[in-house]
Amino acid sequence: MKNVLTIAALLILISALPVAGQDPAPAPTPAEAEAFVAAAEEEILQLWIRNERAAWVQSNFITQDTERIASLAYEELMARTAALAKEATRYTGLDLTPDLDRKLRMIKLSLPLAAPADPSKQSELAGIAASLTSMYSTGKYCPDGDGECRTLGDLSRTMASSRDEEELLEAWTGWRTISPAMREKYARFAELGNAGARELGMADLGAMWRSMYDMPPEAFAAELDRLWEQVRPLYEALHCHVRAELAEQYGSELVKPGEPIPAHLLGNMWAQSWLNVYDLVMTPEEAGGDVDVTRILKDKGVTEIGMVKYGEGFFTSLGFEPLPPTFWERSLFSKPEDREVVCHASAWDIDWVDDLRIKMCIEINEEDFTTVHHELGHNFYQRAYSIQDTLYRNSAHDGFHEGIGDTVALSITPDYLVKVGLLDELPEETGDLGRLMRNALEKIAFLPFGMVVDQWRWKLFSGETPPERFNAAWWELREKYQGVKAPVTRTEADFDPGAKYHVPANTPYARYFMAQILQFQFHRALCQAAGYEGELNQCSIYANDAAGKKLRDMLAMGASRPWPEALHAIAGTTKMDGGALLDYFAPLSEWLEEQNRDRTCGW
Ligand code: X8Z
Ligand code: ZN
Repeated sequence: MKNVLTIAALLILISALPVAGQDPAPAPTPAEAEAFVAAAEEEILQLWIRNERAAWVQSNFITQDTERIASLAYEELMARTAALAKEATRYTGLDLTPDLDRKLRMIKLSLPLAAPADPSKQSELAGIAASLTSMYSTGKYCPDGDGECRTLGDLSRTMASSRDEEELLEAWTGWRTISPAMREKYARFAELGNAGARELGMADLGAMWRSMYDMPPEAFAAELDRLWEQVRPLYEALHCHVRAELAEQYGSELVKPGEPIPAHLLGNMWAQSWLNVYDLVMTPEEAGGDVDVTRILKDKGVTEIGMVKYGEGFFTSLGFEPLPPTFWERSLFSKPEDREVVCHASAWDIDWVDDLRIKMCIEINEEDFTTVHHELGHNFYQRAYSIQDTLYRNSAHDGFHEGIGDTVALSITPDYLVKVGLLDELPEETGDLGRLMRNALEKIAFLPFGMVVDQWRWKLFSGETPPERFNAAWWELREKYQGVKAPVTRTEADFDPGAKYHVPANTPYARYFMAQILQFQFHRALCQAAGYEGELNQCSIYANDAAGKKLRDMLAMGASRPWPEALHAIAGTTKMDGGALLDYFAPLSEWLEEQNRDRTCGW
């Protein structure tokens, strides 16, 4: 018997020996797979940290040198990640634990960009990526002659506050002078990014992005469509009302009934939040008294750091540890006068443990107060999942990451403002309708924009949109989903998508759409955990232990389980669903229906 075994073992050994013209590598073992993943996690973590440091310095001090340093770090990160992802395929098909299997799959999806194997293409791709970000962040509108240039911040203030159509149009077109120079670069970027994604077995870069959701890429696209259809009627009702009120303000020659709204009249550079036209769409009487958070912050003399302290206070009231002292030392809270920075708000965890920071050019207003909570949501999530293995140090899916701070911000109710002393007493009239309208102008108005950005990129990456239709395709989607149109004729000499941060910065965008849906699901579940029984839009989970625990437990899971399990842990369901959002806005829906009764809606 012993001999038989030995002979059998010998035969197996011989069959595994290299034969000329065949793959010489013996089939790997599960133990080797485990060792590979452990080493890959160790290496990836070091690369991530190095890349974060370089990116942090670039974003806080944009020069040719920091751009180059950041580009080199990203090049190395991309190249090694792609190499590891290819190596990981050696272990597919082995009988592995679910964890190992998951991690092997996650390596290739750990970045929103994959480098082709050719080193010259790697460096070209990383160089384009870094330069596009710098172009956006240092972009300025410099009208001929007077030598004065206006930044995005300057132009955004005009978009928010001006009611002069010509002024708005100038700010709108002015900002879009920064992006035509990106067009060629972006076309090449797509080519190289696609090549990298294909080497990893994906159809194109868009398919790679859609593969990050524990389901087939086609199923993910269908999920988004399903969710959009759920909330579309509410968007169309809001659109209908806002268009009618804008026509009152600007005349129906400019704002035509039955047609898309000109995109420069909605108070925001991309018409993605309409909060700044609140005063045009609801009177104080209709609002029933209102709490003006911007006014409060200014009257109380709350500083930029003070706003962040309020945000931190909310999270600590839910049982999270305070932010570390280094957060306060290393973050950027205000726009510096003496150098170029990336002002677009972001949250960082440089060492992937607790070197937390935000980087934001805070202005004292309601919108930025919400954004501060949004960014801190990222930071508290990051620290919560730092207990996980490297590849699991991420959110359940990227929509979760974007939705946590917003969930907390939904609890900034008048009641909460009184509790923290920002409001001296509750107003006699609750002003709920006003507050709901403001939230709708921010969140419901956003929904179709949250669809547009990646629908555009997906079509571009798949080749459905050729370069000679880049801009036309953008405006088709803006009209279709948002019902807004360019205020002046646009041509293929323009590159309007490049004037939106996430396109040059290569940040996937469907995450923000999902976050808008998820935050209401989270809010409803946490309010239930808190034992709250009233109207969803009046609930605040501030200082509630049960809600805090539920949230903390879910955050600590990181990406260790497929996202439906994380959703189940917090909301008791495995499906994303727009029902909670519709529930939250129900009183406003009813009001809008009344307002729109004799109007023709749609476009
Ligand atoms: O980019 C952001 C955050 C940083 S993750 C400020 N947001 C999107 C945007 O500004 O376009 C938040 C809402 C949508
Ligand atoms: Zn975010």
